[in-house]
Amino acid sequence: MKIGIVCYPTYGGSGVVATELGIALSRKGHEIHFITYKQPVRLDLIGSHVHFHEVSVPKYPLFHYQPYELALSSKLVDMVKLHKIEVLHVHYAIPHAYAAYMAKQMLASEGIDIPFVTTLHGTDITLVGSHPFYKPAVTFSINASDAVTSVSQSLKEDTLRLFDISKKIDVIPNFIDINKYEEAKQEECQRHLLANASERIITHVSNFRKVKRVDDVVKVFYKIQQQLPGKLIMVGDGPEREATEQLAIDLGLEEKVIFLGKSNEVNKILCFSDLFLLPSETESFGLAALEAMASGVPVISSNTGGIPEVNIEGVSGYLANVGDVSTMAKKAIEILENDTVLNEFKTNAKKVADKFDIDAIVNKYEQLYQSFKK
Ligand code: GMT
Repeated sequence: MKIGIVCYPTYGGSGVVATELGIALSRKGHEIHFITYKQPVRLDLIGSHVHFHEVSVPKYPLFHYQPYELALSSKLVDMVKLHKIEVLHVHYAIPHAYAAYMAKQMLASEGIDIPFVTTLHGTDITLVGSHPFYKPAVTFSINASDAVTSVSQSLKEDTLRLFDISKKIDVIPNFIDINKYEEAKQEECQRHLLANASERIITHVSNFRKVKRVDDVVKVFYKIQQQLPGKLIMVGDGPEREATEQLAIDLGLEEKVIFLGKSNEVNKILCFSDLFLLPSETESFGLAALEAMASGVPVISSNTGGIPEVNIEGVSGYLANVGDVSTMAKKAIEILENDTVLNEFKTNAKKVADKFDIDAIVNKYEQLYQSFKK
């Protein structure tokens, strides 16, 4: 099929999921058209089945805000007509579902019927979408979608609780390409570059927004390193980075906390990690935790949103209430202080992650698109 994918191209789970999905679908012979304002970070345009179409919003002095959804919906109309796209799949409701609805209406006026699937990812529902400024438009565009999916059961429940939804929501969980993580394991892990043999390596990956509670990551590590030698590797960048670096300095951890910034080689860092921390305030799924588990890294996380559907208590790691850094540190030490226990958690984390392998999940999306075929 010819499938148009709309997503945020920057660092962030929804863009990663959309990109990996598009690549996987192209490998199965589908023709994929990414339509967004920048080339998605994980997209390398090799192979004739993947295309990227940039949405540009020309500046005009009258505009205080550039009308991105207008430009996007116009681009969708043009691309559907030019490439005979058969279905649009938009990731993150705001403003993508709204733009897809507008495109659908414009195309309908020309006798072209284009179904669109909206995948809800998280803050498009929990933090941003339910704000009164957006809520009517988000509710409308979810209900106007031809199909709606959410990345976890918890997010589905949040959507039904926060919005007046008449549409059926299918849960299709996020996924990972297990093979990619196995390849990274087989390459030589560069552990010695960051820590010595006696130290445990603890990792956090995020976009350093408030919702990720990166200060809690440092606070948990502070307690861990009082009991065990270790290093904390902080991967990513965002608004909270500076304050978090300062916190590490204030706690006397500047030699033990390494801020690596954004990286496209997260799997190479995970390959030598012993533990992953994800203490988020809210998290519809927690793709970063799943990526860690796929590398055989156990996870200490908060028990919020969809995380308990991914990180299984006492199996792939432990969960604690948001902000409970003492319990998180205690559980982390329980895993890290004993080699046998650590190895058991590593094996089990990998086993849990295997259940989210890409093949099974991509089939579900494929079936959804096929259901629109006349
Ligand atoms: O909502 C965000 O933080 C942005 C979004 C994204 O684009 O990265 O993240 C959400 O979608 C991811 C992919 O489905 C999920 O793994 C994240 O848990 C989710 N983030 C939150 O719910 C905070």
